[in-house]
Amino acid sequence: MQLNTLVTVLSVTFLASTAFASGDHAGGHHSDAGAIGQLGNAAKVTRTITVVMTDTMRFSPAEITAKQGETIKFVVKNSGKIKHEMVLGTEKQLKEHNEVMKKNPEMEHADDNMVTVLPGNTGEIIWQFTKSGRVNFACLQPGHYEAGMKGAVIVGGKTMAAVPATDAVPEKPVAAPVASVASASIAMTEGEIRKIDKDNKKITIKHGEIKNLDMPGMTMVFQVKDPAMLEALKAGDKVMFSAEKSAGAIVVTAIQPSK
Ligand SMILES: [Cu+2]
Repeated sequence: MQLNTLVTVLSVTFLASTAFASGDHAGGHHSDAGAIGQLGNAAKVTRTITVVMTDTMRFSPAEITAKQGETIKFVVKNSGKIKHEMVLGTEKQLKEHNEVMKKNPEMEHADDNMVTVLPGNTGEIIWQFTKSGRVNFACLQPGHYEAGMKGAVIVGGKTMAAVPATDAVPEKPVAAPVASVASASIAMTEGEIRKIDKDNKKITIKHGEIKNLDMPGMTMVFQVKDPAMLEALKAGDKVMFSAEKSAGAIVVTAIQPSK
C-alpha cells in the first residue's frame, strides 16, 4: 500500500510539476517578511555591515541605521564557541518565533531573513529595508533572546516612536487543508519547495502553519522519510505535505502536489 501510494504521488507530482513549470511562483500568502522589508538583490547592495555575535549574548553593533529602500549585506560572524543566529523581524515575530524554537529545538531554518552561524564561521543576509521604522533582530537559539541577544535596524528619518508596529503574522490560523492522502491523523500543510538536497535526503519548503507541530508558517529544511519522495519534485513546486517529529528531526512523511 505504501508503495502504491508513493507511485501515485510521484506520478501525479510529475504531471503537476510540468503544469507549474512556467506558472506563478508568488506563494507569498504566508510570508511575514513584508512588515520588515524583503530579500535583497545582491546586485543592489549599497552597504556591507559586519555584525559580530558573541557568547556574551550580544550583537556588535546592536543598533544600525539604514535608509528606506536601502539594500544591506550583513556579514554575520560568530566569534563564540556556540551556535548563534541573526533573525530579522518585528518584535512580535521574534517573540513568536522564539516560542516555536523552544518547542522545536531540532528545527532547521532557511528563511531569507535569517542566518544560523556555527562557531568561528560567517554567514550572510542580504536584505532590503522597504519601510521606514524599526526592524528588530535577535538570536533565537534557546535562551539567547532572553539573555538579551537582540538589536535593531532603524530605517529612515522617522523616530522609532512615530512608527506603528505593523505585523503581517495572521492572528487567526489559516484554515487547515483537509487531510487526504496521508495518514488520517495528521493534517497536510501547504507549501512551496525552495530547494531539494537528494544527497542529504533533505527538502527546503516554504510552508503554512503545521498544526500537529504547533508551528507557524516559515521556510524550513526537513528530512524526508524516503529519498524516493524527492525524485519527481523540484524547486518551485507547490505541494501539500505532512511532517512529524522523529528521532530528533522533523521529517516529511508524505508529500503530494497541490491543486
Ligand atoms: Cu545566540
